[in-house]
Amino acid sequence: MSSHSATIPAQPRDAQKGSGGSSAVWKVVVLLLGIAVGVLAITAVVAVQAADEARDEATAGSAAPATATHDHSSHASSANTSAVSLPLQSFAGTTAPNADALAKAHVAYDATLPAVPAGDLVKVHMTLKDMTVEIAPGVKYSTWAFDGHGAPGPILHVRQGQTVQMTLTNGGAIPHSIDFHAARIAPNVAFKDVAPGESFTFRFVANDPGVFMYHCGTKPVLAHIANGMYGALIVDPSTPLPKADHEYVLVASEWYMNGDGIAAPASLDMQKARAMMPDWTTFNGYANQYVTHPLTAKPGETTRFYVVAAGPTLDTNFHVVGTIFDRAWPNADMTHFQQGVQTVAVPAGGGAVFDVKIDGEGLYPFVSHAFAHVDLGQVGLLKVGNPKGTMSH
Ligand SMILES: [Cu+2]
Repeated sequence: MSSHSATIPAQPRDAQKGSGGSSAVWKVVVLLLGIAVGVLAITAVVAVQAADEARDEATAGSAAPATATHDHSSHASSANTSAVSLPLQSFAGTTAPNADALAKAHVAYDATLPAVPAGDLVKVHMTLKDMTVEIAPGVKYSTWAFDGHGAPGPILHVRQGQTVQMTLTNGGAIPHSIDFHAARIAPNVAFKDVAPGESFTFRFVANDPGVFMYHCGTKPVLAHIANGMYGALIVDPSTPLPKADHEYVLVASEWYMNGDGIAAPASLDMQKARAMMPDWTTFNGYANQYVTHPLTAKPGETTRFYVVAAGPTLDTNFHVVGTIFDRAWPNADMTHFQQGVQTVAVPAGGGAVFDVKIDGEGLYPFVSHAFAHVDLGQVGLLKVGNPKGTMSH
């Protein structure tokens, strides 16, 4: 641009000196040339700006996949991208080569319903921790974990009328919170964000019996739940349910990954979370763990399942293969139950209770009967007695 400005105006001066013609004509020529120079200069500036923008876009485009794949220090990095661009890459079913050995070595999440603590006041203290957990054989994921246990967080069990005193200590890198579905309380007060390094305590009375989800309620909630911030709180009714011989808690959830999690831990792929395209779906945070390590009962015993669908988005259609629910409390409404039903939907953010009394020895799969969930790992076995052989589920 500067070279144009310097040379073009020089031509009229030379011409003017050599010709001795009408100065008015040359003034017009000079004026027109001046305008031409201005137009050229503006065109050049626009062209340079356009080139800069194109380069910036190209740089951002090439950097985005690298960030999504390799930057595990910033878990929410993709959460700020609102658009979903298809196709999305699935890592469904991709496990480490020694998957069978790893699955056997995995210590299954203890699904046993813990006892109700004594007294009127139940104190719960969870210290949130950013940690890597295994969600399928050899598949690692960087979670935000309530109480440093991975996902789900601790199973809590209280009796109707007890007061829960919850203390959340944030040992993570960003603000978090805890939202109890069992509480009737102002969420802006009780479920507020807790800054890293800080603690917050609130109380509520568990007046409503049920099977309740708890979860982090910090925005974007989709990202916080998808990163493992959920758990179950069971509130026993003051009039107890019929006696059961075994009580198991299953928290169903799905995982959305930005890599296969084998060479390096995966983090959340927010686009896949928005598109509801999970890589894995699980009971208690690990794909197929109760297939390798079945839950157990003896013939003739009643087994009770407390099921929470944590999502973050997908429902769980609970079904036990080879039997029928003797009792089902949909939505965990403990005032009445259904009898002889086959499959009951547990909505994301909801819970339910199921009783099965199985007389015959065998391996009875419990599943979400939306069978894509089974394919992605949301299946386990109830082993009744000591059956011989295995089965294909
Ligand atoms: Cu959170």
